[in-house]
Amino acid sequence: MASRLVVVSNRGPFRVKGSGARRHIVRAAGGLVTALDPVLRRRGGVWVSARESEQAIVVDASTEGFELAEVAMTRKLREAFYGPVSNGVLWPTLHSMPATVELGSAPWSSYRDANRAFAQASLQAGGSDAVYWIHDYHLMLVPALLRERAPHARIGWFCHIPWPGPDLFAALPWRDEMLEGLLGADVLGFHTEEFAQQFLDCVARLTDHTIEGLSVRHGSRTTRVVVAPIGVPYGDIQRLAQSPEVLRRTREIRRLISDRTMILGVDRLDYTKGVPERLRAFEGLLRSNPGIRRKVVLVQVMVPSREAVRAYRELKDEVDRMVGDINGRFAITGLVPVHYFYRSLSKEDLYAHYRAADIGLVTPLRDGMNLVAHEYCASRLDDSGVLVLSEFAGAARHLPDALLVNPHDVDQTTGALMRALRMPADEQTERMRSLRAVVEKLDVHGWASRYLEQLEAC
Ligand code: ADQ
Repeated sequence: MASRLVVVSNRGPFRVKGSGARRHIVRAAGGLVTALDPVLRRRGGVWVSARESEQAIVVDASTEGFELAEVAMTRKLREAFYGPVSNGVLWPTLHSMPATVELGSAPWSSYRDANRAFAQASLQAGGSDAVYWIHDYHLMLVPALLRERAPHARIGWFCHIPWPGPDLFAALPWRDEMLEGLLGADVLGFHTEEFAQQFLDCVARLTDHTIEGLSVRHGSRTTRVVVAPIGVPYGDIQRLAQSPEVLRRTREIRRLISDRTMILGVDRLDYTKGVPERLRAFEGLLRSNPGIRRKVVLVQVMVPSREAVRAYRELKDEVDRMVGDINGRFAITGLVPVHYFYRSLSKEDLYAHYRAADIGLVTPLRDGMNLVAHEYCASRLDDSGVLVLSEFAGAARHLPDALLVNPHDVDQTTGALMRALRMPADEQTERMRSLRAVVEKLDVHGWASRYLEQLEAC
């Protein structure tokens, strides 16, 4: 009999909104949940994640296809581990953007305590011979904590975000504990060869362990490092993108946009996503090409995220100001250049936007993979459209037929937009066909199967 699959991540697939009589459960947004949800629905198992409200979330396993187990922590512990450590230090450091990091005041003991709580809840859910699949930078100590209590379990960890080079990583005061925590796993997964290699470089520089190819030998155990680029549920997207609701909404958006070329940005609010740089590039396009002002529109959709964190509130203020400024300067009665939504969209509405957009503009400053780039290509059923993509997204390693840009070089992005606007239909088709073939190959179910096969073989 196959062992029980236990997926462990900080955030689970649901969020609680409102309270009292208004309390209701909604699906969470974000890359990790978008990726894992269809996998667990298909395979079954249990999803362990932090409890975010007083009352537990209860789901019907027979309709969802998987069980839910929540990790109860005090609010104080949850906030300290999530805010100042995971988001304040680890997120920017692993994205090689350490400028905002305040190492000195980070309460590391809260990270340790929270990881212990996750390990404990995971063991309760899975027992000693489950297949444990732990996700992301919040839970780097969990593999070793599980290994202590379940020496024969199969334990995997996956890094959804980039892994930095040793110079940056070595600055973390808890670097040794983090590496030893991860090496409790049998398999460690990364989106790209670059991230996998940088992890191995950190192990080589900071430990005495032996590295053989992509494996780390430590004591009597070996941890394998695998490159496993994540994808999207390609088949589901094909069906959704031609559903009556998406087609109706796509026509509606196209009618509102009229004959203008629609450029689309879709992001979680985050400083790694390069939204201000993108707005500057679009502004450059309008400024230097007056003839184009009546012909293009940028639709920027941003899903609220980490609103309690100051840096994120400041970023939102900056984006609000920039959008106001561009619209103030370039709007003509009836024609507004930037349509900006600060909210989460339903799946149907999101895919209608992908289908309506002539150009997908995905320009993170640094990103593990970036599923928006995949989703845009997957939904271009007629092989039309141009993807402009940052070379610093993991996705760029796999999608060379996008127009690749350095998002810090605003003029270059403006130039790529100009090129996209002028691209002949046959070149669009040729590029989009090849992009779609890659996105299909990297389908999320294939990703999960390939990863879990390696883990189960341990
Ligand atoms: P994220 O940083 O969350 O994920 P990304 O991969 O782009 O980034 O995924 C975002 C997801 O949220 C997409 O599925 C998108 O459709 C959805 N989304 C964004 N805006 C939305 C909106 N307004 N309404 C509804 N849905 C919206 C992390 C890493 C990434 C990595 C993933 C998966 O940072 O690099 O690709 O995990 O490993």
